[in-house]
Formats: sequence, structure tokens, C-alpha cells
Amino acid sequence: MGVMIDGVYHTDDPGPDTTEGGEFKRAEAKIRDWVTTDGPFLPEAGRYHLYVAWNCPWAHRALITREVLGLQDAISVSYARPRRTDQGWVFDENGEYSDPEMGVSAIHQVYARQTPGYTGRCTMPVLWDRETRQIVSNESADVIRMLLAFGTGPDLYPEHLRDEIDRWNARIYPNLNNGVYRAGFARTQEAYDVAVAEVFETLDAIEDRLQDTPWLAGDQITEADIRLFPTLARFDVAYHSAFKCNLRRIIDYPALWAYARRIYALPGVAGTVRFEIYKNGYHSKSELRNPLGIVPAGPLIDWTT
Ligand SMILES: N[C@@H](CCC(=O)N[C@@H](CS)C(=O)NCC(=O)O)C(=O)O
Repeated sequence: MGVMIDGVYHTDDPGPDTTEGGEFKRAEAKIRDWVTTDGPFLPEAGRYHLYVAWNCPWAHRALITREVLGLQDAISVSYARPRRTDQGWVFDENGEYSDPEMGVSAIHQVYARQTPGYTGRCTMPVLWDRETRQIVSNESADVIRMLLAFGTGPDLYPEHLRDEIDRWNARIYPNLNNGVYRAGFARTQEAYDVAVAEVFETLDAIEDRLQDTPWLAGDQITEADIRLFPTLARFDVAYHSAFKCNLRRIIDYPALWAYARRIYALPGVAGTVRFEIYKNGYHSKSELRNPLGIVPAGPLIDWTT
């Protein structure tokens, strides 16, 4: 996977962003427009298209939000092949991993349409505007929030719970959603030790919280739950072994495991989950983490109970 400079894609892999202490830092998303009822990107059914990959947890948030808000007909989707190449995320000519929207063969071709020329990583997910023929946003946190502008489904960011939602998001993103990557991509023992401790402190805190309330922010499902779920779905099959987050598994936390299965059982959510793809993807060949690319057989976990 490469990087784009002034609208031109370069295949040299910049590698995960690492600071001097061997710590992984995720680059900030750069295309940050918004769909709002004030425009110019109006919430209109049939206007937007989502580019995703099954294995990407950030794309997964957007897919779940689309299901929970009932926007399947309003917003169309292209699924990239769930394995990155030196062309980044790529598409086939036909079939489930093709792009019905523009027929691109790689996501960088979508980024190449931005004016002025885009510089940065060509990440998933991408929210594309058919009308102005440009990307609205490549930041999943913004994308899930802006889908609320369509005014369908439950309010996932209700006024009276915003402080609570913000507090959980601010804790869960660095320490857990991205924390597992900080553990898995650490280049030093120290960086790993810090990251893995934060992962489990956060899971412990969530387990405590779920003793008192059914959902993170209180008595209704919110954006905070949707942002947490992709990490839970990948944890036992992938992060536990591939990223060495192995103090405990999600199934070892009674309240958290019941909560994870409750989200999985919501209409449309199971259809956004691909456990085999997570296992294969995170255990794919990597010089630093898994040089032989051997994929473990287990674990055997039943999410439908
Ligand atoms: N902040 C972004 C991060 C997205 C992201 O890092 N996506 C990964 C896949 S899981 C990606 O596409 N990486 C490609 C690259 O870094 O070149 C978001 O949440 O939307």
C-alpha cells in the first residue's frame, strides 16, 4: 500500500506511522466536509456512495450505522477486496468486490478525483458525493455522525447523552479502537506494554459500566456503542493473537460478551461482520508481525447464542 502526493499515487509503502519511542501514531484523516441540512452536501437519498472493506474496523462503523439508521437504499456501497496490495485497496472487474459506482480498480483512483490534488493515505472508508463528484469525508467518526442528518432511525447522538457519549468516545478511541493497533504495531517492548495495559484497563472499565446500564451512554443505543462494536467483533479472532492483546478475551467478560452479542443480534448487524476475513486479514504475512503468514485455526466462538 502506498501514498498519494498531489493527486499522484506512489506505490512505496510508507509503513505504519511510528514515532521515535516505537509508538504507532495513526495519521489524521484529511478530507473533512460534512453532510448537513444546511448544505452544500444535503442529506439526499441516492446522492452518496460509501467505499468500504469488510476487514476495516473504521469502515465497519459506517456500515453498522447505515444498517441501524435504515439507510441501505439511500446510500449505496462498494466493497474492496479484503486484502491490501501495493495499490492499496483494490477492486475486481466483476463480482462482490467490484465497484458498481465508477468501476475503479483501486481506491486511490477515487482520491485522484479530488481538486486540488490530494496528498495523504488513501484510506477506507470514503463517503463519495455523486452530485459534485468528490469525496465528502474520509473520516469514519465524522461519517457516522453526518449520517444522522438523514433523520432516519434512532437518534444515535441525543442531546441529553452527548457528554456521556463524548466521554466514552474520547476514552475508547485512543485506548481501545486504536489501542489494539498501538499494541500490535509497537516496535518496542515499552510501547507495547503501555498500549496493552490501556486496552485492558478500558475493557475492564466498560465491563464495570455494563453492570449498571445496558448501553455505554445509558438506556439507549448510541454512537458510542457503534464505535465500540467493530473492535469487539475483531478482538478474539484477531487482536488477541495477531496484536498480542492476550490478557483476556471478550468472552471472558460476562457483561461485555452479552452486550457484544446483543449488538450482533440487532437487525442488519450480523450481515456487516466477517470473522473469517478478520482472522485471515490480521494474520496475513507481515515481515514484522507474522513473517510466515500462518493463520491460526481458532478460536471457536459462537456469537449467535
Ligand atoms: N481515521 C480514519 C482511519 C481509516 C484507516 O486508517 N483505514 C485503514 C484501513 S483499516 C486504511 O485504509 N489504511 C490504508 C492506508 O493507511 O494507506 C477513519 O477512521 O476513517
